[in-house]
Amino acid sequence: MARFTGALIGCGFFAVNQMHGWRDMDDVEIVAICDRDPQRLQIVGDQFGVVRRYASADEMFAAGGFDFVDIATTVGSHRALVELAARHRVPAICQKPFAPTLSDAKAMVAAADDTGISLMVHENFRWQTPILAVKSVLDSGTIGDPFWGRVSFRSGFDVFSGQPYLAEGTRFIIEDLGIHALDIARFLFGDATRMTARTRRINPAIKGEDVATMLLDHIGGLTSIIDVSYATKLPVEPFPETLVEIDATRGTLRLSKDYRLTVHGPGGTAERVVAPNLLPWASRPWHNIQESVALIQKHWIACLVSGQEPATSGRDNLKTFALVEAAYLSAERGETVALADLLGAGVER
Ligand code: NAD
Ligand code: 89V
Repeated sequence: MARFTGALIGCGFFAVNQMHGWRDMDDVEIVAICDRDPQRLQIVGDQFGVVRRYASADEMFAAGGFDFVDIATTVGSHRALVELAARHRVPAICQKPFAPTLSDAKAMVAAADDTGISLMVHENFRWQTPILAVKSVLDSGTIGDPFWGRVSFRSGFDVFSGQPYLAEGTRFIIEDLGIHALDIARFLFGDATRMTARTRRINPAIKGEDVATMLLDHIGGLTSIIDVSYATKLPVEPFPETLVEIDATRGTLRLSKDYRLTVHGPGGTAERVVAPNLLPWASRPWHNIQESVALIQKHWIACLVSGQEPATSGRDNLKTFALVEAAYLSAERGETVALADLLGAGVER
């Protein structure tokens, strides 16, 4: 008998990874799934042998019988579904982007706080094996105190074939992909105080921006550049690798293509490969992301057991989401935006 039972809402493109991750965990069973699209409900229900299937989240919650809910729908439904979970006092995981706007995100955190449920944003990029390796080098102190950093994701991958909705929104790369890079920047370099951003749309077939360059001032004085592009045609396509550069007081770190990590410090230079594991159900080049799904899910269950707040809790994610809002504001106005103006009182900075 599984120790934790879960329900999943949204049986689309990415949810299949989440279902695989849950199936791999001995102490978890997904006992109910929900999708308003009957075809997706059947495909995922049959693939993972889930008997309880719902077209309506309201009906699924009314029937109950699960310890947590995993919300894997697209952003437009996140607030209503998190608030529904809160009303039913069911701990919830919500996919990124957390919400359409920062004020929606704040309301979702408030709803969770009011009813005392745990709320985690499925912000999985910081759980990627190469990013965890970078963090562990920083924490070891080998290269000293970082004063400059870069988190870079430049690709020409056709992301629209799997996720066609990404071509339709007036916001694209910062909201969808930059949000991961910004969260990695917070994870590695700490919270930011100011944002300066520039955006471009190169692909004429989409509505939103597909190139963004962001300059962040972090608490403590570190400066970082976060650059993301889906318009970059390289000789070898790097999707979905995030590259990292760090200059610090005693050395440097470079996470380069093919998961090569080079650390240079007073003791010399060391290079190793920090490639993600290829899980049995995973497929290249997605395996890096797929492994991080399994790792964040394990973290969620560990937090349910211990009662600890997840690393990417709703509250924590407000600060990543504020960077997204700040980037759009900065690019629109051509000005630097102070994060304190967006986060306001009540969010610890
Ligand atoms: P998708 O459109 O393929 O799937 C979403 C599914 O949710 C659809 O089947 C749709 O019918 C269903 N749905 C929507 N609203 C619903 C509602 N109110 N009730 C029941 N079902 C509903 O989308 P996707 O590509 O799987 O993306 C889903 C989410 O995952 C997005 O927020 C996306 O940004 C995120 N995502 C995250 C990662 C990651 O690495 N963390 C990767 C890809 C996608
Ligand atoms: O995170 C996402 O939603 C995806 C991908 C990893 C491809 O960027 O769009």
